[in-house]
Amino acid sequence: MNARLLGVLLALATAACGEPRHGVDAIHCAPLADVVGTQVLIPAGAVVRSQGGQFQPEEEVVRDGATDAFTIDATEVTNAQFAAFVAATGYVTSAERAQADGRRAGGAVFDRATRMWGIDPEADWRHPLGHGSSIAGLERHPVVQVAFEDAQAYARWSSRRLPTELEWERASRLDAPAPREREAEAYAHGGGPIANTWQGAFPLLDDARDGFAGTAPVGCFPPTATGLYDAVGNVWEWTTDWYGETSLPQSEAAALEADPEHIAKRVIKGGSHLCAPNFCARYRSRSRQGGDPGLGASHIGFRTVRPAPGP
Ligand SMILES: [Ca+2]
Ligand SMILES: [Ca+2]
Repeated sequence: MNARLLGVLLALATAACGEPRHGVDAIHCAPLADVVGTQVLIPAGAVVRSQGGQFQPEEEVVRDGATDAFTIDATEVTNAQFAAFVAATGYVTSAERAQADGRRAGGAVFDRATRMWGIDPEADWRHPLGHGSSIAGLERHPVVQVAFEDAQAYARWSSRRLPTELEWERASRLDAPAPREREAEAYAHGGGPIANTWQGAFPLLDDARDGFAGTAPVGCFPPTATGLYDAVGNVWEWTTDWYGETSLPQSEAAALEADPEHIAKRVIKGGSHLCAPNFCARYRSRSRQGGDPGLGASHIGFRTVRPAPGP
């Protein structure tokens, strides 16, 4: 195994893993509102990250900030939305191009038999769990197995772009600090799930009290006060920031200098359906991880933003 692949697998392991299971939508999910394709307006203002709960080392390296006003998708981009983009443009994702060229690419998928992450060369957005899988019946689920450039291509087509990390956090909680309780954005005060994460001892058991052991259709869980659905949980979401262990670099060169042992990564936000209390546990708006921008995964998707019109 080469060093780059090992690094990818270790990063994915940190981001947690699990066994997706679909087909429970009709029982557990009546989407709360018809919000796919809508945006919410986030006013200009501060992003507070130096106060509130901090639970992971990587959360100590970022600073407070501020953003201009912008609009952001109310939900993660769905398979149906991505399919419309592909139908309109003929776009071929990076994983599909590699497959066509005979190069080994694919995407990261958790293997149920081994309980380990692996790279499935047949994984792409149409086959989110690799060999033998499909998106039939998952039209309202978030698109996954999209590399960073694929997400960017969709955003450009829709005259939008991917959010910065600051924008993503401001959209999640405006200028409030992150809650001091680690579980507060994934579980109600009384303990019931309010986001699609993993309930149980990872990786042995996901009892799916939230109704889903795998991705959920978007909009099944209560939105944030700002109107974002599934910001925390369901799938991690790409942002444009480069990820660094010791700083917040804004260029690939700076990212490599800060973290030379690893590939340059982009920040992903919000945790996923694979984050469990005993592992990952990054089901918070404050959480951040690094994602290999060239590799799709079964638990990474995205949503888009656009600067708000002037007054
Ligand atoms: Ca779940
Ligand atoms: Ca999410």
